Amino acid sequence: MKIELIGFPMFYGCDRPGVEHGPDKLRENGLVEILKKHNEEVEDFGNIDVMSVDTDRKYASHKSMKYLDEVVDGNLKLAQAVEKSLKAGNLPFVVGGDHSLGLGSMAGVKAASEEEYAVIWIDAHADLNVTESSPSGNIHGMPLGASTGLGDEALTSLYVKGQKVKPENIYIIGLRSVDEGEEVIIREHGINIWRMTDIRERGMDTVIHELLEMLGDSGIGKIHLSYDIDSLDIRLVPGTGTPVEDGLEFEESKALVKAIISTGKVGSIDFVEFNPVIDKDDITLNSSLTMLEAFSEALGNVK
Ligand code: B3U
Ligand code: MN
Ligand code: MN
Repeated sequence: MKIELIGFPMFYGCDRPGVEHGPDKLRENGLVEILKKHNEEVEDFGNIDVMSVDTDRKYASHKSMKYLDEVVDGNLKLAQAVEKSLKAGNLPFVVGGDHSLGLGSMAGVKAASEEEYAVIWIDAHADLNVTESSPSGNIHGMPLGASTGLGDEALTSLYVKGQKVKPENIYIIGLRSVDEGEEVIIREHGINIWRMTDIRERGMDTVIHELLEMLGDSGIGKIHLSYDIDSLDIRLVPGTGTPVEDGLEFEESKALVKAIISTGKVGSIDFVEFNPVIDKDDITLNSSLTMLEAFSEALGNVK
């Protein structure tokens, strides 16, 4: 399967400039070569065209959601690109940019086929907020909520109307910073989660086993894998907007990603939240490259 690299150079979803340089910074440091090392067919689609707007316009389109129009516009274009990539039989590998891009990715997956799919969201945060529960108004904290049909119509109806994924087919791993409203959504909608405390108590091997067993039991044959680098421990990712303590170590994160990809069911991937402008001594650049190497190798091993 051909990997199609799609850059999404946007910071509007996190309201912290710098993350829009993530895709190009990773390309300059060998992203395409890393993917090609283990995979015969890799094509770089380039970057999605993101509108530019002054920061004093952040509340111009909505009173509490920042940059709503710009986030929606960019994600519509992304959804189109992801749908096209999937319909051509490719694996879209979307590199951010902030995690609002999950809106476009999941809409594209939904538009490409009727088949039900699972979403595996590796993240320190749940990204399940709706407008009222969000403490920040930042849309990168809302894509997973919107994908289940919760929240503002502008997000829930993006590209494809209604629910993009069933809550029982969502699996979040690495959680350690969850807002009150998100806790309610997790409980009420039966979203599957593994917090860092679960990983520390039972170990990553057990968590992987539990995840794969649940996925197997669900009978779902297709996975969208969304990887937020802030799932990694704070010392490994100083160059991400909202780093959180007590996160994943490389070995844990690599084992998790490899196990998920080796199911052979992953059809689309997001890799988000690397901000080169706030990075320290290229620590986050190198962490990102380390993880991308693991993604590449695992994809290359899928028969
Ligand atoms: N839950 C908070 C913080 C946050 C979400 N995603 C990131 N940070 N990266 C919010 O603003 O929704
Ligand atoms: Mn996230
Ligand atoms: Mn996060």
